[in-house]
Amino acid sequence: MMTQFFPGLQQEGRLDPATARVSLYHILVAFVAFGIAALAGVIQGLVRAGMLTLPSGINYYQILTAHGVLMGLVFTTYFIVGFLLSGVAKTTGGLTALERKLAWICWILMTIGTVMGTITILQNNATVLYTFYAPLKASPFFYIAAALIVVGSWFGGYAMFAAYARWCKANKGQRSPLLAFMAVTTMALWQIATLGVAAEVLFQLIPWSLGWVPTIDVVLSRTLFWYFGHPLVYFWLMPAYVVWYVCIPKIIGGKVFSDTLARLSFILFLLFSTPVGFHHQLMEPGISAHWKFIHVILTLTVALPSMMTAFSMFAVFERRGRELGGKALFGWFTKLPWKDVRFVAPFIGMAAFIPGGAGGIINASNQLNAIVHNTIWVTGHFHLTVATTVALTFFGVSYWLIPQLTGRVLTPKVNRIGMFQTGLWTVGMLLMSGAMHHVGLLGAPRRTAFAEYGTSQVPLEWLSYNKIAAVGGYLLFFAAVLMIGIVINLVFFAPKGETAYPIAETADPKEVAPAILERWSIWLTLTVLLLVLAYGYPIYELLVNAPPGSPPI
Ligand code: HAS
Ligand code: CU
Repeated sequence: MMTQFFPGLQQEGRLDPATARVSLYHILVAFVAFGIAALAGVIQGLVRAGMLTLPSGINYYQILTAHGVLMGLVFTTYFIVGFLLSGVAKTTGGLTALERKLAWICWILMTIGTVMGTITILQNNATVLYTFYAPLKASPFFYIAAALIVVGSWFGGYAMFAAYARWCKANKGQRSPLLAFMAVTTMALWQIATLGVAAEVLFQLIPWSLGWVPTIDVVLSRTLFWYFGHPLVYFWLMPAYVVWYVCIPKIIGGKVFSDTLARLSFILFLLFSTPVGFHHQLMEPGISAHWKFIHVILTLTVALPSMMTAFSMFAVFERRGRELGGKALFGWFTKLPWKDVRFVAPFIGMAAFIPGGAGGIINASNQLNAIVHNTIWVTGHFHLTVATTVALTFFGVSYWLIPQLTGRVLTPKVNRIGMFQTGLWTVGMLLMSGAMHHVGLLGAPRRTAFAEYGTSQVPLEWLSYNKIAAVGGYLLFFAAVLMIGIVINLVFFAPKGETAYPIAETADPKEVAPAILERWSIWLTLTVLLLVLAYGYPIYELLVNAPPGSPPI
């Protein structure tokens, strides 16, 4: 039996095989979706740069929809549920049979939904992009598929809530394990956020696509979508933060900076992630400027917990670096484990979030949004945030989570391949996202295929940037293929052995987070109050002043 080659991680034993299996199955579907989505990604980059013509019968927007749905919705949701389930199980003493059953219901419903959704997209019956709001219309099967994925993921949340409640009952008066607390907050946010898209799908999109009603209220559909669409991005980000707060300190041999700060930042995410959706609708008529202003203020508030996270990660790194003998102002930086992919991949994710987050603040500022909205700058923004920050963190997790679940170990060789993969992904993203940001500022729209626009010189200027983006896309595709190879290695071929689940202790062993941070009644009530404040009146206004419905497109 091989033991892992990284020093500093104590052996903490495997999850029981039944729990490991349900978690692993989620991660596996995540990577299948990731592979198909990566192929769609490189194709659309090439088409946009005029370097590839699609065969008749396949269209650019169909490929774009496949990429967005499989990458943005399917890969992320499966990975998040699989990872958080394993973490909750690890910190609450394993899952009970009932909790595992809930997790399997999640997997089954989501998988039926994913297969159904993918087929409708491949048939060109759901070319509505990953944001799928009206007036673009899909086959009812696509909306039913989306509903199955959402409802399925709720069951994943129920499994975690049940495990958390069981732990709290058995350990009255104690603070819950940090990882479980964070997972529960993330899944609670997800329950609240998905209510918006569930309402849109059930009451608007399905009746409309079945032909029961002839027209649809587009502003309402977009509003309900973005009520969900913004917290969706925090549903991606928060699991990455779980890794940063709880796992990364252990991987580098350090400690959690502050348990209280970590919990507080997650409570702030719960409160402020949802009442901000209008920052996606700033350029839209039908919503008054006052309400947009309130959402912008709340958006700037939700940047706060990210700043807190940045602060505490720097502190973790500096403390550990100094412990290892780092001197002077920045000597600690060189002491970090720069050859360990489980640290380096998420670290680059963090670094990317500095410009990614700054871009977000730009987007959220009303006047600047007028410049960037609907340009490919926005696409650049989310390839930095979700496709770099979150994706690199999830890759970093895969290097230890998959072998922990399969009873194998990461070998130094696969670690080296992983480092190369990380580099390739980083360079690919720098080229692609950098070119997108730049050409977006020159006015290039997002969500358009290659277009010459007559004889105008302007698109020719854009074209060279689109070509740079396509080269980035090539690199990303190769990096994706490598990642899938690594996953296959870790599932089937890596040597048998024990891989630890990295969970760090708090720097101050006497620190006990204030009990109020776990008073869910307070936080959930405040969350609902904020939602009513931010959305109650504007939605009422949209309903009473409803414009004539739009025909489908
Ligand atoms: Fe965003 C559009 C505003 C964060 C994803 N965003 C999008 C879309 C996506 C997305 C997918 O206000 C497109 C949706 C569509 O298809 O139309 N975004 C923000 C703001 C933030 C933000 C204010 N976005 C994210 C995250 C995402 C994401 C996170 C995914 C995971 N976004 C917008 C707006 C739009 C938008 C507008 C609409 C644009 C339009 O007009 O259509 C904030 O949450 C950002 C706060 C973050 C920070 C950074 C903190 C830094 C950290 C790193 C520390 C680093 C360390 C490493 C420790 C303030 C935590 C040390 C490093 C060394 C180098 C030493
Ligand atoms: Cu947003």
